Amino acid sequence: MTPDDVLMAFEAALLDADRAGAARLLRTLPTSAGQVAASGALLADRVIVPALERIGSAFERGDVALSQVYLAGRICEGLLDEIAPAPDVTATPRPRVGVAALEDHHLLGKRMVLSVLRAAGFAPLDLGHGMRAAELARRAREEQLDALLVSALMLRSALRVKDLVAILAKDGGPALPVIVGGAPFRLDPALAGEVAATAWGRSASEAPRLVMSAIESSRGAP
Ligand code: B12
Repeated sequence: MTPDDVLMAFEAALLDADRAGAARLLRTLPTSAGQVAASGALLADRVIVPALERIGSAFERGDVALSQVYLAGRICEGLLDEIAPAPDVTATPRPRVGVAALEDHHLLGKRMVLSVLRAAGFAPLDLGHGMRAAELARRAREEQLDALLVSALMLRSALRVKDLVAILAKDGGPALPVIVGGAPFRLDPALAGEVAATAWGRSASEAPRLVMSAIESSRGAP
């Protein structure tokens, strides 16, 4: 099977709510398609995300039901947990990072960011979802984070990042980089600047690099 065949079969399994079939396809991928690496992050980027995006487009065209979108999302959440490698506890100490979905209940992006960070040797805190900017700022300070990663899938949620950054700037605490991602930022690459985020990422796999460079810049800042 080519990677494209696997993607199509994976999408069909999700639409049939066939969790076992979807899991089996992910396991066969590294051996059936040499160019696709076995890492969880790559599987997510090459198979899970494109399949969900295709299902999302089919939903927008009216070709699949909301219940199928929902079940596909739930199945992928579980699969991500299975394929994410355990953290490398021997790695050098990593910065304290937290991940949250701000005023948003779309959880898959946040989950992928957590998985990728764990795979890269971080021990990220899952700060949850649905909370407002002031609550998230308070939690970030309580946890003494070095960087905060925010996932937002709805434009309204993405715009709330501006409030979050303003609250963090006013509270007198140390500079805290806020790194964002999610569909609204991918659709409009200028949006991250408009909401005053430190950086933004198109894919969860960029999270470790973005965290390290944002922290380096904030420590170098006067
Ligand atoms: C699945 C889905 C749902 C599921 C969510 C299941 C779950 N447990 O998460 C359900 C059915 C519950 C749902 C509900 C709703 N949804 Co919805 N949903 C989607 C859909 C189809 C796919 C989203 C998804 O999971 N994609 C897969 C994930 C993995 O992708 P991702 O989050 O973008 O993450 C990738 C990158 O963006 C990046 N990333 C993400 N976050 C971060 C963070 C950082 C720091 C970094 C570096 C990277 C990064 O990494 C990932 C890739 O590696 C999208 C359509 C779309 N095209 O996006 C609509 C969509 C997001 N939903 C939408 C809406 C409106 C809703 C509802 C309001 C619908 C309703 N009327 O009830 C509710 C609201 C829920 C809420 N309060 O938050 C709209 C938002 C429109 C807008 N512009 O604001 C969309 C765009 C659909 C549309 N076109 O109308 N939804």
